[in-house]
Amino acid sequence: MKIVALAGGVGGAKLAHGFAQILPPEDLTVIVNTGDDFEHLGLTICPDLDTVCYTLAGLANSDTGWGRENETWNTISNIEKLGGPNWFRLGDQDFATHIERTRRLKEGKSLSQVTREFCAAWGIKQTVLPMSDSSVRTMVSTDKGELAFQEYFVHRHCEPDVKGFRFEGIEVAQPVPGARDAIKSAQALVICPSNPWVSIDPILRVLKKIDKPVVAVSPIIGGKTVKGPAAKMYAEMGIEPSALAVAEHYHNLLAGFVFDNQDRQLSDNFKKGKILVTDTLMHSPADRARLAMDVLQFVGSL
Ligand code: FO1
Repeated sequence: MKIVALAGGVGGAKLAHGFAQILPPEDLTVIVNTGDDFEHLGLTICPDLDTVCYTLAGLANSDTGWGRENETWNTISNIEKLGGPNWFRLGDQDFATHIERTRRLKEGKSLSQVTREFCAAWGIKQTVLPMSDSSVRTMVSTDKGELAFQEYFVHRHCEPDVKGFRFEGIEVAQPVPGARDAIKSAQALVICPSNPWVSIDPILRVLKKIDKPVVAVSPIIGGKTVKGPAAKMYAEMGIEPSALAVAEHYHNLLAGFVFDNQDRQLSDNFKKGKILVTDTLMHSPADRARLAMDVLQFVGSL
């Protein structure tokens, strides 16, 4: 069964890895958010793309979910000693990715082409596509003014109150070559348990119309996010954070929605599509594969 998964960072990468464990590689395409990308220390950093690739390649840091396993921090420590910016923790192995990506982009290659080359080098057989080859930059409107995404997320630890979002460059951004064909040949799109506001909305805005059944997995369980600020963002924008709020977020799009067992009661109030209630927490690679299998069976039943 061919699937297109839409993913942000850590949560998205985990479910994508679940699908990768159970589907033939040619049946999985992952379209990844690039709204979190930014220029830092003269380099193009693509955090979600790297998180998905490192996870699929078995190179991801298992504690943080982002960055590399067995990382060393000599470069950033020495940048810090020189008085340079150290708030965005880039490890030595990770630096190599950003340096080499930036060099290839400067040679005139597209982000999707560089990603394809990196995937081949890392032995990733699935297709990983950035959502767009042109720059989209998520800007967070807060009580402390408008902040670039990583400034809000990492530098300010998501502390400012969120009022809304703006995706700079989204109007002209087009899906990368291969994205529409992957969707055309897929049985369904799966929205991974990523942040609806800043990870999935930008991808949906770039893809525009989707003519396939869409299934979403809630990133909010029992009113809380497993990782990241999605629940905090809902609350600050006056919406009670819940799996139901996420389902409402994707309202017209959904053929089905996946609730966690903890939210079984809430699922009774979801009337806009089919429902799967299952264990959505992914503590281990086996959990990821189990959830992916549940979602595939659900897609098959639509
Ligand atoms: N997240 C942090 O909270 N602190 C960091 O210092 C940090 C560094 C970092 C370096 C490379 C990378 O690919 C990701 C990194 N992240 C860091 C995670 C990342 O900024 C966010 O998780 C995503 O943008 C949100 O999906």
